[in-house]
Amino acid sequence: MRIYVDIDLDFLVKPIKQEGINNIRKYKGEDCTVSNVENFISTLNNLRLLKAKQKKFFTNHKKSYTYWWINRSLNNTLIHIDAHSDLYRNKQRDLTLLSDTDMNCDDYIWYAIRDGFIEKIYWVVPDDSYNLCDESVVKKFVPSDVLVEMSMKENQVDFLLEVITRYGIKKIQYTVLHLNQLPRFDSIDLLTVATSPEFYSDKADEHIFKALRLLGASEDEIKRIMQFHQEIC
Ligand SMILES: [Mn+2]
Repeated sequence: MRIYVDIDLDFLVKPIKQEGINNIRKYKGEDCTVSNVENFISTLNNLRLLKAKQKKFFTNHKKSYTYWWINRSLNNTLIHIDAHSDLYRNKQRDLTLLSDTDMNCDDYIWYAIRDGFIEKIYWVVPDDSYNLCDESVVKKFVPSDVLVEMSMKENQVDFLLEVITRYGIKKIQYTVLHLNQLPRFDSIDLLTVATSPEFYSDKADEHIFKALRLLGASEDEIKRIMQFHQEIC
């Protein structure tokens, strides 16, 4: 079993946007707030989440699925650090009904569960975002048809989901929490980082690129990603 860390840099930006259109910068020119990048990186370092054997950087978050697919490893644990759960759109228990041609940045984790790559998820939400003590808020995180159990403790929600995957019926442990509550992991096998420019103002970009650099992206990778951010403006 491997440990995958999957970061969406929209985690750093407020307000959190729930809607984005692929390859369109809908929030161009809007004012926004960006969390302190150095603090974010040092927290990740303290949690030993950045010493990954492999690191991949890109724009569209659904690309994480591709790297999990290339690894071919099954039943892995995902630490998903993102303003969004990326478990949207699907409402059904039977994931084998999902159509590959529909996969997007908002639902690729369902596909990874369907294909057996992921069986345990920690969704790390930004501080001052979703109220994890409010039952009406957290109930919306998971479609009712897949929910088996839910328990809330202080600022943390534990779900047990049941879905039909390519390997049969499977139970998925799904925990939603804040970064400072994350358990310690011995070693990280793969770090994937998406920039998701469709979900924040271009005014946040300089901070996003600083984060990319501190996370270990090469100048070539940064250049390629910057070019995409400019092309969709
Ligand atoms: Mn994402």
